[in-house]
Amino acid sequence: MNQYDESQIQVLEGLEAVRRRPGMYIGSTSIRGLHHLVYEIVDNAIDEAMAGKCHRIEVTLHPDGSVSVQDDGRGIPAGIHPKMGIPTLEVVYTILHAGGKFDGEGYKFSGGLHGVGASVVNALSEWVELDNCYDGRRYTERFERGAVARAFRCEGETDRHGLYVRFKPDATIFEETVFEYDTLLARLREQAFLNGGVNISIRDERCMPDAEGNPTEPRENDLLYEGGVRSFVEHLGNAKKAEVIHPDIIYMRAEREDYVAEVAMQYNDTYNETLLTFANNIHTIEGGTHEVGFKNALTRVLNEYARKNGILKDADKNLSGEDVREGLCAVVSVKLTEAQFEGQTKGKLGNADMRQFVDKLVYTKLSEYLEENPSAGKIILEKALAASRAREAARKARELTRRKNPLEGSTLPGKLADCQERRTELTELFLVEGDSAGGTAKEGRDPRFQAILPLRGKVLNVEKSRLDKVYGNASLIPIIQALGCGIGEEFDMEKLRYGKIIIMADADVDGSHIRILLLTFFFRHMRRLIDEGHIFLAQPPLYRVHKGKKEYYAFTEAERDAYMEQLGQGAEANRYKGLGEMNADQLRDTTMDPNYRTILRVTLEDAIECDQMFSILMGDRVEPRREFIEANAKFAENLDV
Ligand code: 28F
Repeated sequence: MNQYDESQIQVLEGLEAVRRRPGMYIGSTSIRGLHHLVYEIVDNAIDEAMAGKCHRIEVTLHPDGSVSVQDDGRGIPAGIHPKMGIPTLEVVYTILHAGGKFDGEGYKFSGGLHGVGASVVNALSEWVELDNCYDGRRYTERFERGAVARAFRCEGETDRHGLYVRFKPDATIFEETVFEYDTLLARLREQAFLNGGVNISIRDERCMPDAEGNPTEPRENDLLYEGGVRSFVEHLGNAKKAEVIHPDIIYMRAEREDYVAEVAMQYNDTYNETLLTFANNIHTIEGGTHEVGFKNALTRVLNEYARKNGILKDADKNLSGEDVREGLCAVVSVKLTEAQFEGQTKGKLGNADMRQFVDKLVYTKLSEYLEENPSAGKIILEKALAASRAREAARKARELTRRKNPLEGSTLPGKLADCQERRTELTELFLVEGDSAGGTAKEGRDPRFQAILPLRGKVLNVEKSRLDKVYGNASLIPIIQALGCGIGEEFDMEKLRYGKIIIMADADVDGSHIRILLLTFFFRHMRRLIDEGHIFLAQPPLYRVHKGKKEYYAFTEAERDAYMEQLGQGAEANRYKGLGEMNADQLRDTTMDPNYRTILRVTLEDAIECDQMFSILMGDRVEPRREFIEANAKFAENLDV
C-alpha cells in the first residue's frame, strides 16, 4: 500500500466519524443542521471578503436539491499542500479542521463558534462539486460521500477567479433535505449587514409549486448594504414599523491592531429594546463583554448628560440601564483575533479586554454626539425619564404582588388551585380561560402535580403599556404571583414554581386572542421562560366522534373524517365550541392527562422575527398590522382556527 492510499484511508476514517455522529459537528440533523451546511460554506466566502478579496457571493438553490455558493475571491491556492502531500483544495474539503481556520495574514478575524470546516459539509453530502479559479487557471474535483470521485485536475486557463461549490446534502443523514428560502435569506441578510459593502445574493431555482399547485417564478434577493450596521438598525426599525424619535442613526467605530468595534443605534417610540450583539459575525445571544461595555457606557453617558444639563436634579436618582434602553434599537458588532466563546450555548463573548474597548468607544463618541446634537439629546433623555417614572410607579405597585404574609413566604393568588408537589421540574400550571372552564379543569386535574389558575378579566396588551401598567393589571398579577419568579430586571429563574406553564384556551378567535396576549407578556417580561422551553399550549380536541360505547377525539377535520369512516354507519361527530362544554373526565382524558394529551412547546426559532411580529401584531398602529395579517394570511388563519 503506498503512502497515498494510506492517507486516503485516514481521511475517510475522519469523515466517517462525522457521518456517524453528525450532531457533534453541526448541532443536529434537523432542518437547522441542514441549513448549517450552507452557512459553513458561506462563512468561508465571507472570510475571504473580510480579507478584502471578495465582493460578491451568490447562493443558488437548485431543483435537484443541491445548493451552490460562488464567490469572486482569489480562489483556493492550487499547489500541493506541503504537509499533506495532496492538493490544498482537497485538504480544505477532506481534512477535519483543515484550513487551520486560515492562519494566514488576511484571515485574522475568522472562525469562532462555527468553522467546523468545509470537510464536514463534504462528509455529510451525497456529492460535492468544486470549481476553483486561482491565479489564471481553473481546477475541478468531485467527491461522493466524502471520497474523491473525480480527481483534482486543471481544466486550463481562465480569466475568472474565486471558488464555486455545489453540494447535495445526504438524505440518509438529514431528517429534512428541503432548504427553507426564508431561513437562509434571514441569515444571509444578517451577514450582508455585518459585512457592509459585500454583495450577497440568493436565488431559488426550485420554483416550488404554490398553494394551487402552479409553478412559481424563481425567487431572488440581492443584498448589498453599504451602510453596514447602520443599515441593520434602519432595517430593524422599519421591520418593527416603529416611529423613530430622532432623525439620525448614531454610528461609532474604533479599531486597533487586533480589535474592531462598531455600534449603530437609534431610539423609537416603542417600550421595548432591540439590542443585537455579534462577535466575528456570530450572533452572541448570551451577550458577553462587548455587550456589557456598551450597556455600561450608555447608562453612564446619559446620566452624566442629564446631570450636566439639569434634566436630573441633585435629589433625583440615576437612570437605570433599563430606563436608558427603553425604545432603543442597537447593533454592536466586534471583530477580534482569538475570540473566546463561553456560556451554555457558546453564545457569550468572553474576552475581558473587549469590555473596556467598547465602553471607551461608546463613552467618547456618544458624549460627543449628544454635545453636538442637543435636540436629539433632549428627546432621548425625556424618553428615559418617562421610563424611569413608570419604573418607580411599578416598584410601588409591585409590593402588591409579593406582600409578606406571616405564615407563608409570599402571597399566592386566591383563585389558584395549587398542587402538592414542590419540585418545580415535576409541576404544571394550567392558565385557563374563564371561571367555568377553570372549575372543570380543577375537577379533571391530578392535584398531586397539576395546578390551575383561572384567568379572569381582560389580559393586558403589554406591547402598548409600560411596566407600571403590567403590575397594575388584575389579570396579570395572579400569574406573576403564582409563578413566583418576578418579572423584568427582577426575574429570577430559581424562584419559578412550575416546570411547565400550559396555556389552555378555547380553539376560537377569543381563545387565540388570549393566547397571543399571554405570549406577548411572556416574551416581553419573562423571556427566559420561552427561551428555556417552559411555555406550552394545550391542544383541546375539536370533535368527539362516537357510536354506541365507542368514542374518539379528533384534533383536526381529517382525523374526524377518518374516525367517522372507521366507525361506519351511525357514527356521530358533536364539534366542541369551548373548553366549558367538556366535562371534567373528557377534559382530563383529552387535554390534561400527560398519558394521552398533546401539548405544544412554544419555541423561539428567531428572536428577531418574534420581536418584529409582536411589535407589529400587538402595537398600536393599525395599518402595519393589517399589512402583516394580509402578508401572513396562513399564520393569521392558524391563530383563528
Ligand atoms: C464558496 C466558498 O471557500 N472561498 C475561499 C479562499 C481563499 C484562500 C484560501 C479560501 C490556505 C492555506 C488553506 C487564497 N489566496 N468560498 C470559499 N477563498 N481559502 S476558501 O486559502 C486556503 C488556505 O490553507 C486564499 C491566499 N490566501 C488564501
